[in-house]
Amino acid sequence: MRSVILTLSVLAFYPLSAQATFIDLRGVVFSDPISHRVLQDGISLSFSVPTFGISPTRFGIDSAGDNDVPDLFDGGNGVAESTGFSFGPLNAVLDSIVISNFDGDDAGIVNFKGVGEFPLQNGVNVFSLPFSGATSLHFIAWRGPNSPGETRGFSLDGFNFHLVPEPSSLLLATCALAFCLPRLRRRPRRTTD
Ligand SMILES: [Ca+2]
Ligand SMILES: [Ca+2]
Ligand SMILES: [Ca+2]
Repeated sequence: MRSVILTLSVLAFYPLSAQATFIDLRGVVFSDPISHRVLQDGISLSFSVPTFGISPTRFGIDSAGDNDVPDLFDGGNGVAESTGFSFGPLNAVLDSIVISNFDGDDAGIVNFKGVGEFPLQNGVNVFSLPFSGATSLHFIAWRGPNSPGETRGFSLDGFNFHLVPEPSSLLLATCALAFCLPRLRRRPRRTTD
């Protein structure tokens, strides 16, 4: 019975699908207001811009001036709003970036350092990019007209990640299973006669 419990415990720690987490930036309260950092499920996500506009349903940049939309990425003040971002320290995969309020007049990009630049669209933007440890600074930026517009601006709603088990931990789990399973096979079955 102890072997069964140990085996089940190992499998519980290492499910076939790695743990997924969605860091929701709408209404977020930064755990570190200086570095604009969010900590969730072991993943640290940090931003470089000092003035974010955060509402219950949107997350954007409140740039200097009154002509932008504070809780969206836009160019209403005559400059394209952008922010750097980085994450770590665990091995993880960035599955997707979720964008909303992205209308026909909007344009934006995400630039992953060393990987390339990709146009954003409304909804779930799938990337499936693996990262190991703390990352370099990547960028999300407005690329539409740098002037106010009725529907201009998009919200950076959040990031989908899943964690990748450390190779040493995975090896430990594999060894534990290798130890337990032969003991289970050798255990004689009870008979009723
Ligand atoms: Ca502003
Ligand atoms: Ca703005
Ligand atoms: Ca818009």
